[in-house]
Amino acid sequence: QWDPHMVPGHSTIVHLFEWRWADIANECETFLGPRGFGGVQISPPTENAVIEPRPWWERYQPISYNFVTRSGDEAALADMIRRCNAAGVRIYPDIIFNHMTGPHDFAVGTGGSTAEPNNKDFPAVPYSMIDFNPTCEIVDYNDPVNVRNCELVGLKDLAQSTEYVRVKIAEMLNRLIDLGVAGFRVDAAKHMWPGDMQAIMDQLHDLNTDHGFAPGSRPFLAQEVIDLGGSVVGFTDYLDLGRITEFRFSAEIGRAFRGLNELRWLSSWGEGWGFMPSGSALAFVDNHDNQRGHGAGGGDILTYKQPKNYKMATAFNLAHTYGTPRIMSSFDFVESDQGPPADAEGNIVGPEFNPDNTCTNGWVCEHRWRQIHNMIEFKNVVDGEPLTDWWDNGSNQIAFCRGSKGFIAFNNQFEVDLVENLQTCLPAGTYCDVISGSKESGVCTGKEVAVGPDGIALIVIGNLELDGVLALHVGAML
Ligand code: ARE
Ligand code: CA
Repeated sequence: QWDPHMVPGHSTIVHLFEWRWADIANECETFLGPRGFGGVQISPPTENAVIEPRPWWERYQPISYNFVTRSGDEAALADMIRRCNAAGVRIYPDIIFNHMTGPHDFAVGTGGSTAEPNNKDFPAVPYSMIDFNPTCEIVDYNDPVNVRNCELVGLKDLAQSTEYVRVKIAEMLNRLIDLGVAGFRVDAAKHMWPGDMQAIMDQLHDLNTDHGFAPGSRPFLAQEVIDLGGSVVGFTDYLDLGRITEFRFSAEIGRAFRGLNELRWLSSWGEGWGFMPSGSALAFVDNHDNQRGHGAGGGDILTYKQPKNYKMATAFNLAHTYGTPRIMSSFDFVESDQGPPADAEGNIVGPEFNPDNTCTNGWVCEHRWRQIHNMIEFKNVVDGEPLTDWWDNGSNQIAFCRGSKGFIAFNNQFEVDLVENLQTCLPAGTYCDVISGSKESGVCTGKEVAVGPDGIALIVIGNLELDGVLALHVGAML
C-alpha cells in the first residue's frame, strides 16, 4: 500500500535510527509534530540476539517476536506510538521477517529469550527446523530462487511459503497495527517472494481507528529492494504491494551534489532518469546502510559527513515533487560496525539538546539542522503545487518554483558565485531565506530577499557561503 496516512499539513518520514522509544515520544511532542514532520521510521522493535560489542546491526538478527530491544520494551513502544499519533506523527517500524538471527550455536536476546540458531530452533516464537528454507548461501543476485530461498549473509531464512510462518509473521505485524502504527519498512523484501508477501499482507488488520486512521486504511509499505538497474531480481516484482526504496535516487543525487554530474541535468529528475514511478518510490539521500558502506550505492553516497553537499541534496529532495521522501537521522560513527551511543552496560544513551536545537551525546540529528527542518516546512507549504520555471546556467546553478508558493535556488558551481535576477513566481514582498536563517517572531535571522511585482528577485549564493541553497516560501514572507 502506497499512502503513508500522514496527518494533513505534515509530510516526510525521518528515520530515527537506534533511538529509544521514550526519546522518540518526546521528540514527536516537542519537535516533530510542531514542525510538521509526517512520520518516523523506527529501528526494529522485535527482540534481537545480543552480539558483542553491540554493533548496530545486531538489531537485524531477530530471536523472537517479543517487543523488547535496546530501544525499550512493549509498554514504552505502545506509549510512544500513542503519543506520536496524538502529536500528528505516524510510526513505521522497520520489520525483519525474511530471516531470524545468523550462525550462532546459542544466542540470548535483548529480552532474555534464548535460541539455538544453528539448529534453527527459536522456542520464543516458536520456530523450528521445518519453518526455514534448507541452508544455502546467496551467491547469485541474478537467480531469483537463490535470492529468495537462500541465506542472506548467513541469516536463517524463513519459509514464508508455509501457512504457519505466514500466520506467525502476520500476528506480529497485527500486534503493531493494533498498537497504532501506520505501516512498515520491510527489511530485505527482495529476498522474499512477492506472492508470499501478498499472502501475509492479506492477513493484516486495517489501521487502528482509535489513533485517527480512517476506517478501512491499509498499512503503508516501504519495501527494501536494492535495485540499481540491470539485475534480474528488481523493484518491478514489488510494484503491486506498496512503495519501494529507490536506490538509484540515492546514488544519483549523491553524484550530482558531489559535483560529479552537472545540476542542470536534474531538470528531468524522477521518471525522466528511469526511476520507478513517483507514486511507488521512497526517496532518500542516504540510509542507515549506505551511509556506512553497507548495502548499495558505493562511495558517491552523501551523508552528514559532507554537510554542505548533504544539505543541498536533502533540500533538493524536499523541494522536488518526486516520491515520498525519507530523511536520515544518525548517530556519529567512525567504524562502520559501531553501535549507538551507550553506557558501560550497553544501554543506549539518548540525545540531549543544545539551545540551537542540535543534539549532544554523539547523536547527529540531521533532522534538527535548521537547513533541513526548515525544508520540511517548505515542503508542507508548497504541497500540491507543480514544479515550474526551471532555470539553470547551463552547468551547476539551478532554480525552480513550486507554483506561486515556493522558490529554491542551488549553487554548486566550483569557485563561482550565483548572482542572478530570477523568476521566483512569488507574490511581491520581502521574504526570509529559510536556509541561511529562519523567520522568528516576524524577524528574519538570515538573508532577506525582495521580490518585485513581476515576481523577479536578485538571488545571491556566494560560492564560499556555508550553504549552497536559498529557499523562499509564502510562509516566510516578512
Ligand atoms: C552481520 C555481519 C555479517 C554476518 C551476519 C550474520 O556483518 O558478516 O554474516 O551478521 O551473522 C545488516 C548489516 C549486515 C549484518 C546484518 C545482520 O548490513 O552486515 O550482517 O544486518 O546483523 C543486501 C540485501 C539487503 C540488505 C543489504 C545489507 O539485499 O536487503 O544486503 N539490507 C538490509 C538492511 C541491513 C541488514 C539486512 C538487510 C539484514 O538494511 O541493515 O543487514 O537484515 C547488491 C545487491 C543488494 C545487496 C547489496 C549488498 O547491491 O543488489 O541486494 O543488499 O549488494 O550485498
Ligand atoms: Ca528469503
